[in-house]
Formats: sequence, C-alpha cells, structure tokens
Amino acid sequence: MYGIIATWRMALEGVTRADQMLKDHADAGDAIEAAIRDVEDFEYYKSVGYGGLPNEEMQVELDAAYMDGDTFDIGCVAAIKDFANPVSIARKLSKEPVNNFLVGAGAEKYAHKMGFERKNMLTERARIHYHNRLKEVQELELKPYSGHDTVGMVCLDDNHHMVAATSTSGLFMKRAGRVGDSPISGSGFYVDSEVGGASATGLGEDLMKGCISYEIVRLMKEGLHPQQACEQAVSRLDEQLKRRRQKAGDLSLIAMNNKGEWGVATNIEGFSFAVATETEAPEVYLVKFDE
Ligand code: SD4
Repeated sequence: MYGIIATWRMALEGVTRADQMLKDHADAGDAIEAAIRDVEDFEYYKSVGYGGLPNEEMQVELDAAYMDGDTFDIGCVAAIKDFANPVSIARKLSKEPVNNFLVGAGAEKYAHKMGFERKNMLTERARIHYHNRLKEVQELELKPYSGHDTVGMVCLDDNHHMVAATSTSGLFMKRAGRVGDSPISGSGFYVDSEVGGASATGLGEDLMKGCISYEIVRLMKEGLHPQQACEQAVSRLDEQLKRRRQKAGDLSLIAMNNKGEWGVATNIEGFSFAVATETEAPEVYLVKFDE
C-alpha cells in the first residue's frame, strides 16, 4: 500500500506527481520532496516558498522540516531567506549527525555551502499585498494573516517507509525571526513508520501548545484510526485553549497510518486537503468544523 495526504487544495498537483512516483515504486522521501517543491515553486501560493508573504519588515522568511519515519532523522530550517526550496535543505540537514535544526543566517550559510539554489523569494504580488496590509495595520493593531496555507504532508511508500515534511512562509506580517510550528517536531509534523504520521496548519503559537502532531501519532499507536485520532486531538486542544484562554487559534490536521488509512480534523469553517492512495485517485476534499 502507498499513499500521500497534504494540507490545502494547493497541494493537489504535488500530490498527483507524488502519486505517480509512488506507483512507480519511488521512495517516500523522494516523492514527498518532489511534491513539496512543486508547491514551493509555484508563485501564486501565498504562504509557501516563492511568492510567500513577507514579515513586517517585508522580508520573506521561510520555515521547513523533513522527518524520516524509519530512522527518526529530522532536519529543519527556520527564518531562512533567499533560498528556493527550504524542504530540500531540511532533508539534507536530516542526514547530518548533529546540527539538524538551523535558523536564519546559519541556515543560509549551510544552504550556500551545500550548493542549494539562491533566489529572491519576494514577488511583486507579495510586495503589493504587503503594502495594502501595511495601510490597514497602521490604523489597527497588527494581526496575523487571517488565511493560512502552510503545506504539510505525510507519505507512505510500498516499502512501508513513511516520511513527513512541511514548508511555509508562516504568518503574514509576523515579527522578523518569528518561528511557527511547521519546523518543530511534534507540533507541525511527526512520523513513525511503525505507526503513521501527522502534520498541522493553522496558528503555530496554538498548535505548539498541544504538540498536536505527536499527540495524533500517539493516539494512532494506541489503536485509533487516523480519523478518530485527528478528531480527538483537535477537539481536545480546541476545548483546552478555550477553557484556559477564552479562545483557540485555527487548528487543522491531516494524518495517515502505515496501512494508508487517513484522517483530518479542523476547528475552522473550511479546510481543504488533498489525498491519493493506491486505491484512491488524487482528490481534493473540504472538511468543516463539527461543533
Ligand atoms: C505558522 N502554522 O507559521 C503556520 C502557519 C500556517 O498556513 O499554517 N499557515 O504558524
């Protein structure tokens, strides 16, 4: 059995490409990297890679991660500027014996040394979004971008190998140096080939409070189906946040187990995701918050 699941409609083309690769017996790591690069390279996706929305200083700072579910190798970059494919840098870092999570200038130095492609990631369209938003926030209190589009994926190949990966420009107008959940193991992603994997999108500051991707994998390990695990983890964190802090940020999760069964849950009005498995053609679905 093979399969791949990803956050948001924007991942469909990448998922379709990965599905084809998996059909041809590709490794899950190669398939997920190709799928995420596809999203990073497309300039009209506003929260990932090229064309990603800038921080409050009009700089595009990117976060990404890669985790191998067989070896537990993890590589992450945060607040990295001017490199085309942060997910590939994260994957490369996952192979290092130590120094697996690099931020800012250190991450850029590493990427340069390893020969990764440099690119100015700020597009004209993102610059216009920034200036429009700046006008609004000069009068209002600075708020994070209300939509969100981090790409997070979990992939299983026909060798029972599982991987998870993420890539994002984080919240629009974030502070310089701000890091979200996406490059943080257990929060933005987690995968164990003996169980399954999960990945998150939404308000990183709140997703981190529940270590929610790890929690979903833990629940699957206890025997829950990915759908039950996602629903339970999301509703519990949403409830806990509302009880203690009166409000919960956006929380949307995807998961797949090592049999290719998948699940999703959200606390927002409309969360789209893309999925393909050996028995299901690539498709996009929309899920809504179920009170
Ligand atoms: C973050 N979770 O940086 C990310 C934002 C996100 O789609 O999901 N955007 O907090």
